[in-house]
Amino acid sequence: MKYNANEIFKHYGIDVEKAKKDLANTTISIHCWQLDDVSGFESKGNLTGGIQSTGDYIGKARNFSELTSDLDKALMHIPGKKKINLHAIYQAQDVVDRRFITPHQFEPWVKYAKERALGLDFNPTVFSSSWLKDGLSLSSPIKEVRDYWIEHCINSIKISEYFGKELGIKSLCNIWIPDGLKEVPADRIGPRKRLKESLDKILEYKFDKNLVDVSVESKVFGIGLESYTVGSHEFYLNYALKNNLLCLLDTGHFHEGEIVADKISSMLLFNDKIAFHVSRPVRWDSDHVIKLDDKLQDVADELVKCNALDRTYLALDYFDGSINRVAAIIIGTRNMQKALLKAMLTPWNLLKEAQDNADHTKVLALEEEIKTLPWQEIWYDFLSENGYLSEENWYIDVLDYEEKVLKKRA
Ligand code: RNT
Ligand code: ZN
Repeated sequence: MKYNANEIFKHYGIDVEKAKKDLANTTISIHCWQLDDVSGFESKGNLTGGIQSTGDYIGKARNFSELTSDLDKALMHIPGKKKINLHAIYQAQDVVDRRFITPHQFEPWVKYAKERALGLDFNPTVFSSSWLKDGLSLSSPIKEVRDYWIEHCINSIKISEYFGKELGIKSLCNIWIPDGLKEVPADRIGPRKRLKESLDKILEYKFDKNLVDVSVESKVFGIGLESYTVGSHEFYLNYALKNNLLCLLDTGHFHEGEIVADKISSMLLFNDKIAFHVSRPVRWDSDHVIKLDDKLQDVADELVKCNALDRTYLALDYFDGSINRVAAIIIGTRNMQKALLKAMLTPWNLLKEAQDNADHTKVLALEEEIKTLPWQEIWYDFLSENGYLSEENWYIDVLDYEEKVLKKRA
């Protein structure tokens, strides 16, 4: 007997129309920094802070107009609700020292976002700067250095507030700092104490909680900073909980073998909201383009089955300079959406029931059965109903853009 995909899902008690609607309403924050290898628009220096983008594929965006043109090409092929995630190094006019950034430098971004009904998120850029002294910023023993970055972070929160106000979409301001040491430290608590005090100073600025949420992002290690990271997971988990901030989980920032998806349920029980940087580490925090792999599916499954999408900021964070950067954005974002759709088309109730009945054979059987349900057909319906090109066709359009636009950037 032949069934169509909708009937098959109906048989499992899944409302396909609702799943498509839920997917269309899930906001993904797309990181602008994939388009230029995290270079930004300040006069160029090296990418520092223990992160690296490798590869020199043609056509890297060099300014606001090139970057937004590339972004438009990517957005053309990404369904659903979108935000753009910016960094302080993407000042779009009258560039100033990062310490002094104001909404003015980001007005063109607001105009861009308004015209396209996008939200905007923000990140202070605490790397690629001569103000990092001996690899340290907010945890530096030098007061002048800490003060510089405190001011930068406060001004960053103000820019997020401005985004929230102008666009009517709450903005996330995410703080990540690279502070760490190459060798095992003589003093572990000292830098952490200074980081705590710096964050307290930043929070003396009482931001408008209707316009902005602030998150803190932990990490295990960076290149050249292998032995100690001041802003570890334990540090930020505690700091965020105590200070009503969001704890942001970057899926590349945990030990290999650590299951990031497993953290979600615990976090949800103690926090109103959580935040994500979805990335793909290969042997280290390498920020590969996210694939539709088991780890991604695990994260999407947890968020859906915990009914947590409206409490989650979902941003992507990867940067690969070795392939077409526009394609990298489309591939990664669509993969996030496919994982979410697949999760939304899964009969969690049946699985939970079987688990609670200790019917573990049924859980296993069902899980394996579900893997081959025709969710791809629903994905194609979703694309065509919303006017987006199918998987094999967007790529042709991006290749055309590469020929006509990217290759001309010599
Ligand atoms: C670095 C963090 C951080 C950066 C971006 C550019 O390891 O993941 O989020 O990737 O802010
Ligand atoms: Zn990140």
